[in-house]
Amino acid sequence: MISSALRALLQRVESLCVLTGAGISAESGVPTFRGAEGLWSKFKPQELANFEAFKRNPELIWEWYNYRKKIIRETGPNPAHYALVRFEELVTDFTLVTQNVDNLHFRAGSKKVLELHGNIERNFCLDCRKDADNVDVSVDKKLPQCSFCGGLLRPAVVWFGEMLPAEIFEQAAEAARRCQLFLTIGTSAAVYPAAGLPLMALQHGAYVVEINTEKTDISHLVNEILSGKAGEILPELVKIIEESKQK
Ligand code: BV8
Ligand code: ZN
Repeated sequence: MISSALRALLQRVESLCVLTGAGISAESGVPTFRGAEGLWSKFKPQELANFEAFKRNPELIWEWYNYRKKIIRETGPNPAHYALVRFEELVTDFTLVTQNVDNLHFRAGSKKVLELHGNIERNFCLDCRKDADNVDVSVDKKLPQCSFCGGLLRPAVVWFGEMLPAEIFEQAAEAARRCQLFLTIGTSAAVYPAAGLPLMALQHGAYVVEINTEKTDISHLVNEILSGKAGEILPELVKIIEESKQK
């Protein structure tokens, strides 16, 4: 149930920042990390999304990423992603920050996306660091090699213990500090420094709204909780903004 305060804010909002997590892609059929059906639930994300695991067993990690790429390629954006494309068109100062690496915001048509944790469709070489276009490990487990130096390629995603792209994170933090309204969507808010963004927004006086099917680590801190699916709630919020523009 959207409060009258949020309704009024949506009708006049000029600066809006959004943080998305795996939950926004759940309705596209992309498994989340920590949900019951979670990605390879026998492993913890930290056991797979880290460099030591990759050095120890690059075949397994490449198999995990190619498994995820296959799922992502067989699906597409859902109404939640498309609603954020409308926000970008309707709100003057709109910033979309994502922890997701699934490329679905771009595929939905979002122009500017701050990808804090990289993108599963990009790779780079461990030796010469050159970017590599998308490669899939073939079934005979041959590991993808750099076409320049023969080095081993890795996915261009941020693993646990690795730094986030500084410039991108700084832009996200600036948007969190200046926005009037901050939406945290489909994230368990368990991974830092991304999960610090809604807290920064709160500290700077933004109205922070959590959109999630469950409670999270920051539910007790936000101004308002919209319980439910992002694909159902976000189009409702877009409608409120659209109606206010027609007046
Ligand atoms: C860093 C990319 C500085 C790869 C990911 C010890 C040593 C080193 C670091 C740490 C440490 N202890 C803590 C840390 C910091 C660590 C961290 O935060 N750990 C946590 C687990 C405590 N962070 C880091 O390491 C970061 N780097 O700190 O660098 C540094 C450097 C060197 C030394 C020290 C410090 C890097 C973090 C980035 C890790 N990479 N992914 C890949 O994707 O393969 S993290 C991974 O988790 C994804 O990016 C994901 O986005 C992110 C968060 O998960 P969520 O998106 O929230 O997904 P989740 O499944 O958890 O939740 C889904 C939510 O959706 C649920 O709430 C569910 O209810 C909801 N939902 C489901 N369906 C719907 C829905 N909501 C709405 N609608 C629906 N339909
Ligand atoms: Zn190379």
